Amino acid sequence: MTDLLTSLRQSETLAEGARFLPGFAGDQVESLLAEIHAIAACAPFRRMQTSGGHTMSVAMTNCGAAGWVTDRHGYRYTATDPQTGRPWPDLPESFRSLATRAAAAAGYPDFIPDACLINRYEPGARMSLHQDRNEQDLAAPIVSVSLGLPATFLFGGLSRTDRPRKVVLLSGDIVVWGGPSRLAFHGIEPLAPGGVPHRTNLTFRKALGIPPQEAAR
Ligand code: MD3
Ligand code: FE
Repeated sequence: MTDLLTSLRQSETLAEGARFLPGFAGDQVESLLAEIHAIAACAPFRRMQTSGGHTMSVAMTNCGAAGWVTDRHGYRYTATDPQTGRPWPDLPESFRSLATRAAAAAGYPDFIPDACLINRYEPGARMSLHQDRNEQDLAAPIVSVSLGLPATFLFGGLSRTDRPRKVVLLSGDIVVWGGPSRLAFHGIEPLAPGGVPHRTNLTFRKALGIPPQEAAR
């Protein structure tokens, strides 16, 4: 069934710089979930606090040199997991190569992520419209990989009030967001229940700045 759907859905440009790659990770879903299980054994999924004092409905963890966190002080990237005091688990080579291949397929050669935020949605969990602007290198795209339950993704414009378009993301789908779409507002509608317990989303980012020796070349 998933194969049939994947063959019927086509790669498409959602907006300038945003490329939808249906089923791009289709044959790696099980191995990605196994890696996520191992990461979560070291850096458990947790529901973080927003600066406004709300608890997010999405549970999160990270791997890579930098991990995205939020607490009462706001949003930022950290080198260590505030819950364990240890560095975030390494970004597995299989994650890195998948993100690099997807970015290249979307027209972004040489994307090397240094951060991977792992979001887990149970039925009812959602993410309200926001921009991702905590990364130091906004010239790099973000690569997102959807696993598990389907989600309705809301893709807006550069202004919060632009009416968002809806895109259903299925397990194995990848979307690459760069160029003029990098600062677009986006969110996830409340997840509907289904045949598996949750949806997991990987977002690969270049969170740390370009190293000074690279920038000087
Ligand atoms: C469009 N995650 O973690 S991934 C997030 O499915 C986040 O968990 C959602 O938004 C999720 O910040 C959506 C798709 C995504 C990620 C980053 C983007 C779309 C984007 C950045 C700019 C534009
Ligand atoms: Fe986001």
